[in-house]
Amino acid sequence: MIELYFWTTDNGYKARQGAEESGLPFVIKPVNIRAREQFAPEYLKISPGHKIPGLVDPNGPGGARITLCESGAILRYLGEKAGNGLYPADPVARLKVDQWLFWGSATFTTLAQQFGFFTQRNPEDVPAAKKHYTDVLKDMFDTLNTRLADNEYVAGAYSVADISMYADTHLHGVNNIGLGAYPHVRRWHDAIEARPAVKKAWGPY
Ligand SMILES: N[C@@H](CCC(=O)N[C@@H](CS)C(=O)NCC(=O)O)C(=O)O
Repeated sequence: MIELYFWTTDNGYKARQGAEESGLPFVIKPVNIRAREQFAPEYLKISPGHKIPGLVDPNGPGGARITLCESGAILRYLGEKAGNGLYPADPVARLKVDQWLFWGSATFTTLAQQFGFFTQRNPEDVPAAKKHYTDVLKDMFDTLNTRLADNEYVAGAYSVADISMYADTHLHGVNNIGLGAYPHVRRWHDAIEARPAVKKAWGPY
């Protein structure tokens, strides 16, 4: 069975949401990053950069055991294996999913994490950094809002690309920035939040 190495952070929830949406059987293996469990030698074989999420599939392509880290790669792997449209088979549709999956993984979350650090976790008050990352996050919500004005989901149909942006929208958009200025993001967020797989992914484990 697929093993999902998880902790309760944005990237952890992305992978868990992808696993729930895939419909594939999986088991959660908690990696408590507050207790530095991500540095365990066995875990570093899965995720050399000591980050969650991680994944092990004893029945990967060709029946081989595979290990994966990076939430974007995990989402794509689960979506492709599920074959249920989360990662579409059509090569043209895939290009748009890839574009927004990379944006979600490399741009959106990476910068949203800095917003979270400077506005919530950094013990030192750094007003310039707070302002900078607040402006950056608002600009990214503007981008998302414009895209979602003409598209039900970021790449057309619901896909792993949406999953890559949902977690930080939920954690920082709804609770900190507020989504009042971004009505299309609000509509998209609420539609995703209502999905049974998403409720399960964000629930107890
Ligand atoms: N680009 C990576 C980022 C993963 C990441 O930032 N993981 C954090 C939690 S959200 C982590 O494990 N931090 C622990 C550490 O750096 O030691 C991904 O998308 O999976």
